[in-house]
Amino acid sequence: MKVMEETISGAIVRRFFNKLEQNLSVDVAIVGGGPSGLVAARDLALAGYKVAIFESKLAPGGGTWGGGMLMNEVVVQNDAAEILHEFNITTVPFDEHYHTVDSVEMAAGLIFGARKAGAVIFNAIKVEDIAIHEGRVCGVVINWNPVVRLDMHVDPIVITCRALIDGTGHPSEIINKAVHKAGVSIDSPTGGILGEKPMWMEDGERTTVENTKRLYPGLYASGMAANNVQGGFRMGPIFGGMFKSGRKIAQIIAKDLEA
Ligand code: 48H
Repeated sequence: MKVMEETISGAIVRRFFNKLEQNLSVDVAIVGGGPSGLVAARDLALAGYKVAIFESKLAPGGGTWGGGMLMNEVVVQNDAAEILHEFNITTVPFDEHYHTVDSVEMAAGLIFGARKAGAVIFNAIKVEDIAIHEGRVCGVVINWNPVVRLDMHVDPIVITCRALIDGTGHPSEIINKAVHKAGVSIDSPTGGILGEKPMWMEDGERTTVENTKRLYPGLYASGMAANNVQGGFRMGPIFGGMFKSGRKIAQIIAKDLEA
């Protein structure tokens, strides 16, 4: 007869490593569990693709939790509120154009929605590099984030994918690797990263969606990462552009993977 401790530890170890093994190769790897990545994850999982999110923090959700200046409410436009309703997240009409949303409900709802649609979320795992073979991005190089933060000299492992979304937000970490480490030219006016511009809510919201695209074979960007690459303005605590960006990149990838 096993002692309870053995059963509990065994359950966690077997189930986790089974989950990891089942996801060593995925259709779509998403780096960053922010709002754009979570919407993309749900849409792609609902479309039947095998999707894994790698999030370096313990809690996915990215910049959604803190609202504006830690006041935990955010704003969304009418058409973006419809996307939140698909996640069963409550929005409260503010005027004829905008709704407010409790940012904690929004973060929790987006995470739950992506997961329930079938996307697998690996938290506390940092994507520290990419795999790129013969002109195509084909994998993410991962390590435990505490290992990276403690600067331990430990080699990573690789998850292969058919499509990779940089959903890392403002720093566009993955595109940085592609441009500065792999030396590839991406689909931007200079072939490189233009860098985010200061605050202009209306323009930033619009261009975030316009800037969402495939940047290189196998490599895509969503949300603030897409904006950083193409030199878009920031927009503060309004999130419609992030959701629409996630939805747009999911549609682009679904089309590319079908072809
Ligand atoms: C694993 C990583 C890595 C890595 C980063 O910033 P996010 O919330 O992402 P978006 O683009 O979906 O949403 C942006 C939004 O939250 C925001 O910041 C807005 C609207 N700002 C406007 C303004 O004016 O400031 O989430 C990115 C996630 C985070 O959870 C990171 O921890 C994670 O990506 N991440 N995960 N490996 N290398 N780098």
